[in-house]
Amino acid sequence: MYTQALDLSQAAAGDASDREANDRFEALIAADRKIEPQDWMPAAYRKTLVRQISQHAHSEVVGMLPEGNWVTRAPSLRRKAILLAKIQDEGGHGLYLYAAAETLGTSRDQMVDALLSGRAKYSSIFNYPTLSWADIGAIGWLVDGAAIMNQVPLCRCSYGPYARAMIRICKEESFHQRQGFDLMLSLCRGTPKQKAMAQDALNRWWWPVVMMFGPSDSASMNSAQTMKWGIKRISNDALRQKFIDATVPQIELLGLALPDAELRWNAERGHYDHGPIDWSELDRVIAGHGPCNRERLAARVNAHENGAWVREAALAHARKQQTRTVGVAA
Ligand code: BYC
Repeated sequence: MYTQALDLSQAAAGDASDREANDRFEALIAADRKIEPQDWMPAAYRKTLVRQISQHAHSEVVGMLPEGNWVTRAPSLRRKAILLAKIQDEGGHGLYLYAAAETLGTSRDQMVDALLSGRAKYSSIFNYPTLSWADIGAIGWLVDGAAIMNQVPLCRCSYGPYARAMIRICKEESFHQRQGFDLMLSLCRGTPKQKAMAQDALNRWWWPVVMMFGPSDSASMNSAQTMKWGIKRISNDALRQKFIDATVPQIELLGLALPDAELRWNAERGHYDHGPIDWSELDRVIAGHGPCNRERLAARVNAHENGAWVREAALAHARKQQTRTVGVAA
């Protein structure tokens, strides 16, 4: 899965004028077959995959921060163990995804540098604060719930390494969603104060989660092309609607009030209608001006700088091992 292990010279040599290679690529896409790292692919396909997979990896890693904020304050040993396991899973997802992006010929260092310098995007949702313990339930239930909705179709993505990474990630996300719902259920069955805390978390997270699916289809710059290439299978708006339709009955089961006064079943459409989305908020957060953008990036820069000695030690160890192997071979 690593860049060094790949011979990309042939792939790099191909360009749009390489008709035969392009025809083979188009035929694979039309037949719904996978594109693998050694296959020829158009430069734009490679570029958009690096963009999406690296953004996805960064989201998983930055996504550890809002939840990490509550590890020392989890209310029981059981909840703490669950939260720790979930956060570790997110770190693992980041690693599988960086590895998948590396198969496209970009290095981990380049991707991390893009994140730390603020050039790369990560999901808007992680720029909101976790103010109460109920937020940990809301993240698992709603954020991971939205992530599953978005990511299950990515298991059928045309690029093999991304599709395969998503299969394992989705299995883990489904445990994350269930533990979040379970946490919310405990709060909703608890004292009035606990239920109020759950309602407050739902009210604050609802709209940011609805926006997490990205801009509306009419404003989505990348969707048409990525859907043509079989990277994205379902549009932003269609996924958003699926998420709302699946989540409203869960809100009702929890006995919480709907967080949008205009949410109501439309029998004619067979879907829930919802109130208007404040797209200017999504634009602001994506542009780096959300409630926690600065804090999140600073935390990642800090972690990277404090981890320099680990990277140096690992490299020194690898060099020592290599010298020993060479010595034995001689
Ligand atoms: N936040 O043309 P569009 C998780 C950007 S982590 C920020 O529709 P596309 C978890 C978009 O990148 C889950 N930026 O783009 C972890 C584009 O800008 P660029 C994260 C956003 O790519 C820990 C521009 O807006 N999931 O589950 O077709 C704890 C126009 O958008 C956002 C993924 O990353 C946003 N919300 O569609 C708990 C899934 N939305 O790149 C949970 C993989 C849009 O042209 N990614 N933008 O400069 C995708 O499915 C797609 O990339 C998106 C956007 C649906 C996010």
